[in-house]
Amino acid sequence: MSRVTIGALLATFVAFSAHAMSAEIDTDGDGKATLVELQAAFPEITEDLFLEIDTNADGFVNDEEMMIAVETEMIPDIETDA
Ligand SMILES: [Ca+2]
Ligand SMILES: [Ca+2]
Repeated sequence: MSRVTIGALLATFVAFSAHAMSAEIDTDGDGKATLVELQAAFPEITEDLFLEIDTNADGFVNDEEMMIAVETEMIPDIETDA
């Protein structure tokens, strides 16, 4: 395997892991998920659960909050489940 190939693989990995937010969820592409966007992907998510995920209470779930939610299994792991 050449250095170029390894570099490309690493770049792909870094890009992948830097974006917890899935385009499947963030349908309007603003980088944040609203309750409506989350419910479209996961109908079982309630408003109460959304408030738990939205730890800074700004009304949106960002990349960091999404990662924490996946790690704590508040929502399914969208990346490995796809
Ligand atoms: Ca959005
Ligand atoms: Ca938030």
